[in-house]
Amino acid sequence: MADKIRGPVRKETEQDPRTPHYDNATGGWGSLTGIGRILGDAKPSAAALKILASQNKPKGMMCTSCAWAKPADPHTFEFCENGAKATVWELDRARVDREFFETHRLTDLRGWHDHDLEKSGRLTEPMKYDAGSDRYLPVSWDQAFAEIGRQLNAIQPQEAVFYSSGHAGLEASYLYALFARAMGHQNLPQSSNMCHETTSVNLQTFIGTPVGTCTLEDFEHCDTIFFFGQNTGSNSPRFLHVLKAAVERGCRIVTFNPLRERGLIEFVDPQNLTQMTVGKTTKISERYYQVRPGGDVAVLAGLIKCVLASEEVASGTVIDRAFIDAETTGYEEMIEATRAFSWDEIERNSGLTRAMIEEAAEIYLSAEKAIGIYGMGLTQHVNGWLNLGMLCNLLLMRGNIGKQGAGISPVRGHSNVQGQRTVGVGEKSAHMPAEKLQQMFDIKAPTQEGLNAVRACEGILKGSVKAMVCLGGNLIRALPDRTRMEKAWPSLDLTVHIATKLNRSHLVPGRAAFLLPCLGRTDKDIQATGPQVVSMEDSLSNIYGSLGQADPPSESCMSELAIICGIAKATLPGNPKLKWDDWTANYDLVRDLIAETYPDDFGGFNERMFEPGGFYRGNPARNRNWQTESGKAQFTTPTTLSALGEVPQGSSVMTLITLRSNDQFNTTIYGFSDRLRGLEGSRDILLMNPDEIARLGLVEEQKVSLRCAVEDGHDRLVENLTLTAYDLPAGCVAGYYPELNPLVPLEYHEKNSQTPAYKGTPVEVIS
Ligand SMILES: Nc1nc2c(c(=O)[nH]1)N[C@H]1C(S)=C(S)[C@@H](COP(=O)(O)OP(=O)(O)OC[C@H]3O[C@@H](n4cnc5c(=O)[nH]c(N)nc54)[C@H](O)[C@@H]3O)O[C@H]1N2
Ligand SMILES: Nc1nc2c(c(=O)[nH]1)N[C@H]1C(S)=C(S)[C@@H](COP(=O)(O)OP(=O)(O)OC[C@H]3O[C@@H](n4cnc5c(=O)[nH]c(N)nc54)[C@H](O)[C@@H]3O)O[C@H]1N2
Ligand SMILES: [Mo]
Repeated sequence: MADKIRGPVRKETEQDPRTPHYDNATGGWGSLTGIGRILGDAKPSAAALKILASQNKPKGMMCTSCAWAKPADPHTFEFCENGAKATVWELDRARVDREFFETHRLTDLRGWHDHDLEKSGRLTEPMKYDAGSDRYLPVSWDQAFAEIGRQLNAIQPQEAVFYSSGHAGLEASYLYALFARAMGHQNLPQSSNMCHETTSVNLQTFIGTPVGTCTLEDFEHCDTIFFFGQNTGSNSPRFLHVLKAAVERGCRIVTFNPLRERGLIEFVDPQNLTQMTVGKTTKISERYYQVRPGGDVAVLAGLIKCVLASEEVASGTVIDRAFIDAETTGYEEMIEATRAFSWDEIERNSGLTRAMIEEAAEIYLSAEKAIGIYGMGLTQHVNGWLNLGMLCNLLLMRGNIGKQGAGISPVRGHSNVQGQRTVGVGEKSAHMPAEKLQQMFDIKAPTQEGLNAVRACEGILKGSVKAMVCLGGNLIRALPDRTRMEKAWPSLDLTVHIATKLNRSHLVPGRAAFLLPCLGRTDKDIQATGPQVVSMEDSLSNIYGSLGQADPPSESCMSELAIICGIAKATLPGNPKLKWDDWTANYDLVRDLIAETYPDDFGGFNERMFEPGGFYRGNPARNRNWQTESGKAQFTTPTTLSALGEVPQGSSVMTLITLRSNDQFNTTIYGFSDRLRGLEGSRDILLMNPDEIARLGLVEEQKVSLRCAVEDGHDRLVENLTLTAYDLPAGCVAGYYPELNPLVPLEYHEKNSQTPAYKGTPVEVIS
């Protein structure tokens, strides 16, 4: 259908003369063609278009792709290219059933590309690995639950780890977190540990909340938006509509990113037929600065110096002194340390000139209300804490947190990644209060802090972790240090994967290994009391119900919630207060438990499931209620000007950025077209500035290898990458996640949260 649509070919705009090869802006015809390609490719059922029509609307299905907010007054098509891809990918008619596994041994499947594994279709029945034949063989649900329960009881609770990728709804996630604690551990790592954990840990320290402070309404009032390291066009495209509307009413957007990412440059509105037919674009960023990876600390230091200089000239008019005095601590130390950095150092670390930073500062200073947005470009660095600290500093100086039209807004990844943490998925006791566990379930909560993703990996390498249960995700591909992790994985006593589609992690079984097929969010979830709704929380803390509409891929698929209850019941000793069967029969009961456990966030949960725009669970920092140690917002004193860790010296050492294309969702590779960057056909590429290619004596299109430059006794190498000239700052290279994950050392992570430094790994290029 959409395949037949062809858009007008336009000339490159004046604004973006350098971004290569691609003739259409973000959104617009290009994205409809992308959907068409996917619709053709993944053999969707007839339900696909119906589901898409209700996607992200009240009583519809909430997108399984990103976590961007769903507005109260949705567009006709309240989905983007990537949301449609995610839906259609899940509605796949192909099946990975017992015949598939009879045909393919795991050894053979390990030779397949990630794309081909998932494209083989939906998983249909529970399977257990048989080492003798090297195949997955069918097993009944009862037998699977009983054997998993036996295995979990054969180890100490602290030796089990329950991972979740941020897909599963609040109901299943709450019960998963409850199950872990009832068993006696809180080893509950989550995908956010590789993602926005930098946010959860550090924002809590700085402003007393683990999440962002903005609502959709703030974007209607802000005068400027400062964007750091978030690629809206690929990763949260519906947000582009909000940005476009902001620009159209005069909001000024300033972006810092080593790559010139198309969506932040210009946008064609796929909802607006006039724009589409005449090919008109909206310029998104008024200024776009190609900062060096890790250089944002220096940029922010420069901006803060400009604010201080301006205050000196017009004393009492630039900084918000009343706010600083009443609401914050640490201001004097912060400005003293920032003043001490020279412009020379700032220019060197940021890769930008003083004049550029002054130009950006002028925009910041012209605005009464400013929002700071960020993504993985700030969080996935060793000094990610300082990136966030400096951004908070800049905002706090002018009172830009806790007022309408202002705030700090991390853009989250998985559709329910933030919500899972809200309902107890996390390694700390604070995630699920002990007194509630005692009072509601007669459970004595574990006191020992649990393992996050990096700590769980260390446990696997040491042998202190013996069982991995994975509620979705693809850790073998998503984790750092793949070679080391993949080698250690088979020594686990038990691996359990609850999944919709086959991926690489399922092909690395522990001594006992189960692959359990679950319903996806698009599927109807019918239990004893009828159809069930699941719920999720978006990046801006709104909570929505989601109703699946498609027939499940097979009668043997179970819901995530039912699988968790099945395993829990088979594992835990009887406790009349743990009503796993009742909860499976009626998810309303689980929402009542969530509301009882977290009354401030979830009061009246069941009645509020379908409020247009979701229901907002509030944020204390938004009201200048700072739940920090001091009771005030905390300025951060900079100790260095770079977000990078210790970098080995040498002119051949480059900083590696790992990137996502718009044709993937994390480790799910839909295809090989990174259309918005004009890169087609292969993901085994290495991007480098043409001048750097010449400086290192290399030539375009040649094959190169990359070696990690951290010397710790482990050799980390990825071979056979095609060197591709690309507009990048000097001193860095870029390539794709997950292909380049073997290069990132497990130990190379953000200081306070252990978020892997996927955007700042030192490497050397070998020809
Ligand atoms: N289509 C699609 N959508 C997705 C995903 C997906 O894989 N595909 N993944 C989802 C998930 S889980 C997440 S967490 C989000 C991720 O969404 P983002 O936060 O956008 O993450 P990335 O695409 O990894 O990187 C973001 C940007 O950071 C820039 N960058 C790299 N290093 C630096 C730096 O040092 N400074 C600055 N300023 N910028 C830097 C990169 O050039 C890139 O444009 O997207 C979610 N949405
Ligand atoms: N080098 C590098 N590595 C990175 C990153 C990076 O930027 N660079 N980003 C990191 C980030 S931000 C993240 S969030 C992680 C992502 O890490 P994960 O969340 O672990 O990985 P995903 O690729 O999202 O997981 C995909 C799998 O989830 C399963 N799945 C899909 N839908 C469902 C569902 O509804 N239910 C269940 N149970 N299973 C489902 C399917 O089997 C699919 O194969 O990767 C991290 N790794
Ligand atoms: Mo993420």
